[in-house]
Amino acid sequence: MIKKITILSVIGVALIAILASSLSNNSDDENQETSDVILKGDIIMPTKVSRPGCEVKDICYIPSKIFIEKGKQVTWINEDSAFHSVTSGFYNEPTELFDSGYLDPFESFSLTFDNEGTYDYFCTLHPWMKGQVIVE
Ligand SMILES: [Cu+2]
Repeated sequence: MIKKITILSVIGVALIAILASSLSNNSDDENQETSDVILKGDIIMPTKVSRPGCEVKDICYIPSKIFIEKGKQVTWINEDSAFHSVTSGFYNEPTELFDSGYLDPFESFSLTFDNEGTYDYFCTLHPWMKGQVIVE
């Protein structure tokens, strides 16, 4: 588990390094490139979801439901200023299929889905945060 978090942290640091270099290379480009990089993930954890309320409109993960083909990879990006996780199952019933561990702000987590099915996931820190990956 600690190893997994370390690897994810390295990915996060790499992402920040990429962001920083794109910032300096395009400083007269009105930072357009930067927002492209930030939004590169398939699913975003937006700001302010660490407080209840996002579940009303089902926008704790955006999109909260994603349809993908078998064998494809999904990337989540934490765009909030708080920690979040992507953990399989439900808050009261984790399935232990996958767990990102705590994702730092702007850290990402990627997963490839090789089998068809509906994969529910949630955030271990914020029980109201729920999402679904549907593999067809
Ligand atoms: Cu969360």
